[in-house]
Amino acid sequence: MKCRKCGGRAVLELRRHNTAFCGPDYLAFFRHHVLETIRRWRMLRHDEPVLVAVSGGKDSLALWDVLHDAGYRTTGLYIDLGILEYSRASRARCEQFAAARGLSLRVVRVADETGASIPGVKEATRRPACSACGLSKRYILNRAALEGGFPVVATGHNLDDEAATLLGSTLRWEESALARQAPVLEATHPKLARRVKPLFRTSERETAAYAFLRGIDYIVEECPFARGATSLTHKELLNRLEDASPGSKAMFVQGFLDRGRPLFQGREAVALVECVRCGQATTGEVCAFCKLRDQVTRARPVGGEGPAAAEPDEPPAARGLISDLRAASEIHAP
Ligand code: Q46
Ligand code: ZN
Repeated sequence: MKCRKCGGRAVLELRRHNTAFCGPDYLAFFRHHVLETIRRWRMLRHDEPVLVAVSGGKDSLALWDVLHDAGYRTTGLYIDLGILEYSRASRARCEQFAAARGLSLRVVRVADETGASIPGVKEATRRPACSACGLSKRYILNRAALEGGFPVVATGHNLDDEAATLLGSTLRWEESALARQAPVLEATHPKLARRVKPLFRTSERETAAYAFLRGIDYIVEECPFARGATSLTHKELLNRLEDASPGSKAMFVQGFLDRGRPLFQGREAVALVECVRCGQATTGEVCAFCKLRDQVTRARPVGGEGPAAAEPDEPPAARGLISDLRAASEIHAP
């Protein structure tokens, strides 16, 4: 297999692009693909600072790497969920990444914001961990952007994430979720930062290959709460489709953005106001995050330590590990 660019030995084949690249040409291809996405969707400007949400995984660190190399003024934000060893290891990856490049990394602990770590919030509220976690991450990310003077936040959602979310929302015909699914969410209120997903056109396998070839040390294990998540089933289904017909995921997502989303968009106009408690944008009087915090406070015994940080039932899922190793093993040493 030869590199389509230089004719040297290819290390990676990209079936959906009907091409193959050597290491250096793949890195250049990936960067170009991401920067072209940013340009075409008008995601970022070079004169504005961008807050990059990093989890320690391959996608967010690859994104930070590309943005920093391209000269964007980046600062990382790591949200410490307090999920035992997973959080300790993922935070360490982010800190190492930032230190090696002289980049600034901010850390916000969910426990400081809500009174408990994510396992504790789950226990106190009887709410699924991922629902409390998603709400907390969105809130903290937006507030950190506003407080830090960042007009825009970038997240590492990739094509596989977007296709799986779209499939889930379509199966349930969740009109509001379909209206909100976009690579750029403009700030529709002074208390909201713009949100962009520069990797939405690159697959998980492609970002894994980029991170591997760049020598980025990222956390391979998935969050223990991801185990059994429906979104993983959707990803598996989509992978089977992609195997049979390369390009299916991209077609699904791009087709939706071109022809599906406009049908849902107009129906979602909601009036946003400021939360009477914290001042962040919300649709009601008190925002969902403040309500969550109240629930945690109520569950905490007076003078107590708060809900125990329960261990997840299952050991960390190996699924991410397997898929990443498969991607890495597809990269042939030159
Ligand atoms: S939502 Fe759920 Fe993730 Fe939060 S609790 Fe873990 S799996 S980290 S993207
Ligand atoms: Zn609030």
